[in-house]
Amino acid sequence: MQSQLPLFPEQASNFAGSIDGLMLYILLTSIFFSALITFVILYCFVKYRRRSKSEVGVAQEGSVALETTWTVIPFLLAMGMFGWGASIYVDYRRVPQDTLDIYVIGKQWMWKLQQPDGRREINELHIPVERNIKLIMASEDVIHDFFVPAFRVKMDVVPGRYTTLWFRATKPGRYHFFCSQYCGTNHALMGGWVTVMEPADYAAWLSG
Ligand SMILES: [Cu+2]
Repeated sequence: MQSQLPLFPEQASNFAGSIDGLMLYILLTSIFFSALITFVILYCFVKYRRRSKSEVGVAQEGSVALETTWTVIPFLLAMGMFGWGASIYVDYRRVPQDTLDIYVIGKQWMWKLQQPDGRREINELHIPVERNIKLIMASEDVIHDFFVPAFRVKMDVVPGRYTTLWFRATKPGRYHFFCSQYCGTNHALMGGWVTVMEPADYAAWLSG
């Protein structure tokens, strides 16, 4: 389920492509400007070094064109990050109407998951592929967090209130999920597997 060089987990939900794209855009922009600024600093160190004891600095007048360029370009790049991120976030937080609703309870240190028909599982979740899934989650004790790296979704699971999370799995397979809010001694063991199945297999599993 993992690529040879696991920099990124597998992409297996509707959110994975756009989140990875945004991540890559932010990463490449940051690398480009870090390298550029470092290079310019080193270049200016050498080029404008003091060559003799008597050398006097020359007053700089500034440049409107230069100021405008290095204000407008970073502004547009940063607004691109904001706009792209906001549009993904709105999609991520606005749950569609036609979801299959799964109830999730987190407790020290296990996950209890319940299908719409009442069928229950522990640390295992079976869902059909290409179907909008909504998790309705709560905690019995401390704060936990439901995280499926391959789906690029995570949400805190909190005592005393419900939180929700939606996604659409796009590839059948088995995907690891984790508790990603430190919750005590066995936090590291608090996880399980999401099994994404073809609709017919899911129906057979439900009735089996
Ligand atoms: Cu936990």
